Amino acid sequence: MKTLAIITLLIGGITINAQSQFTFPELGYSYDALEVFVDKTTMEIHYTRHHKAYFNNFVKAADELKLNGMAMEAIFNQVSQYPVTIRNNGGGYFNHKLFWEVMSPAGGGNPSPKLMKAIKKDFGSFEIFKNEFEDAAKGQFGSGWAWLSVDKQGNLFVSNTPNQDNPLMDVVEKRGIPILALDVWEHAYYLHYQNKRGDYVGNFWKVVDWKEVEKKYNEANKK
Ligand code: MN3
Repeated sequence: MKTLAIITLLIGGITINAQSQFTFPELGYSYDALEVFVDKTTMEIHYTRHHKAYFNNFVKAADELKLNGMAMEAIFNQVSQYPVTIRNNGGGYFNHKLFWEVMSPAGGGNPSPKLMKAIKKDFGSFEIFKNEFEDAAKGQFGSGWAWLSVDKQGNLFVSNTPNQDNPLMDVVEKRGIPILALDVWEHAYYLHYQNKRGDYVGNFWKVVDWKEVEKKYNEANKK
């Protein structure tokens, strides 16, 4: 049975661990679908190699620590108590899944009235929010992520985190439920943008799926 636990089955692009509830998510679009933001080669390598490696390493570590059955949120809530591989690879698994979900070839434009109202309430305007988010993305020294999250009071806030940390983890300063994510590791943009992280960050808005972000906003407010 021990061997079975680490055997993964490839079914239609989705990897299912034999004894795990953790699944490698299917991409909701083709590798070239977001080219207005990110090129096909980067997208393919990012998803099939980087994200997949985080997933495989996380599942292996989670299996050894018998974390199966636990929700990612619960794991992150006490991530400081686990070996650092859970923080790095669990974060890498979860963060990329969220990142893929909040982008769409049909994305861009403005949030729906409900989310727009919340953004205006907490940031002043959509433009101010976008500037703050871009500053967080550009200002993250080295590798990391920029986030839009919902805090315990239901307010929106922008933050950034190093490496594969995220706002759900008990190791970050400002905690909340992330509803929008932007990967600013060089592996996410270097082939096309080289050192121009600012251009990559600016193009992100062309693919943001605001319907999905609002769905996550509503779910976060129910918790
Ligand atoms: Mn990445």
